[in-house]
Amino acid sequence: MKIALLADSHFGCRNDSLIFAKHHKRFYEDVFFPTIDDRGIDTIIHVGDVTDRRKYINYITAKNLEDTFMKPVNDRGIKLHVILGNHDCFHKNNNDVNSMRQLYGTSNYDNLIIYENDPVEIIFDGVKIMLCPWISPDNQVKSMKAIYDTKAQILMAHLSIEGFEMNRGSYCDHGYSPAIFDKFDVVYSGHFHQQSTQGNITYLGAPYEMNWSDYDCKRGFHIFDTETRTIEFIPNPYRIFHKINYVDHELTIDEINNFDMSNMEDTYVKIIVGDKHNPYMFDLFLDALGKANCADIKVVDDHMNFDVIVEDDLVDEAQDTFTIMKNYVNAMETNVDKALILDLLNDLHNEALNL
Ligand SMILES: [Mn+2]
Repeated sequence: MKIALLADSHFGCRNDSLIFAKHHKRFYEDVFFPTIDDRGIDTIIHVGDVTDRRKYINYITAKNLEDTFMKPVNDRGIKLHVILGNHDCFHKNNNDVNSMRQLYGTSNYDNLIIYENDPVEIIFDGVKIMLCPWISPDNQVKSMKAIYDTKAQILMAHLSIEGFEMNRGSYCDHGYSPAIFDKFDVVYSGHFHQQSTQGNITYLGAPYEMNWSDYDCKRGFHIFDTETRTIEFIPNPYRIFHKINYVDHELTIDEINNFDMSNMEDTYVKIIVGDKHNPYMFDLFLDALGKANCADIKVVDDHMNFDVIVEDDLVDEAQDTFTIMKNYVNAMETNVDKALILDLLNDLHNEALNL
């Protein structure tokens, strides 16, 4: 039996951005459901963070969640198992008020099962899997006992585990020790959006890019095979962030006129100008890009004609925020332990991203 594993869908992300909602839709319509139909998959496990905002849902986002995901699942008669993630829960100390129960707890979607608090053992095709929702202070003791007691060899959960990469280059310095989960053959978790594996633990990663630190990271979903107990990665080819390295003496006017802009619509574009001697050509390029209906175009116009400035002093806007901060701290002259400063910045940055 094959089961689709989906993690961190974050409906409503980026302040209920309609551009991001469109980007989500492309994934579900062109990648997720066609693959599921192709493979004849009738079971999905969502490992948490279905919705983005903890406190409320915007009506358009609620409609998008319904139209883009819940209804297509229900129309196909697919069994959907959802374990809550931290973003689905209103309170920080318990999971009792959550988006899934408020939106779908009384729905007539017979094939939907929401796991809100205690870990549960489910047998899929003879394979026992423990499903563990977000562990908050109120369900921690019970959850840990269930994890300790279970004979299941597979755990699917929404966990914060120490030492794993949260976003590219940013590692979790708190959370559970990975040793707690040693007993399992494999652990598949949501929560951190970056895909990664250490030992028996795999973070499945988000299906799409949501902020610049996701740029060029692997995005998509997985299919779990109960027979081999392995996962197959199905990549999402759609990107919402693009970087273009512009070096004009490497381009001809013909090349600019024929530059492939077809995948730029409704995406965020950074043009990194490495070399620009011909302003006319650059204008041509910007005009062409202007017609591509990008969501946003940012020109990062550095590293040229700056002979008098030390390169280290320049903020490389082509990078994501955390990398810029990290480079800044590393370039600082200070007696304070830089690791401490980086830890603090890391925490603040993650809090700002509301991870
Ligand atoms: Mn998440």
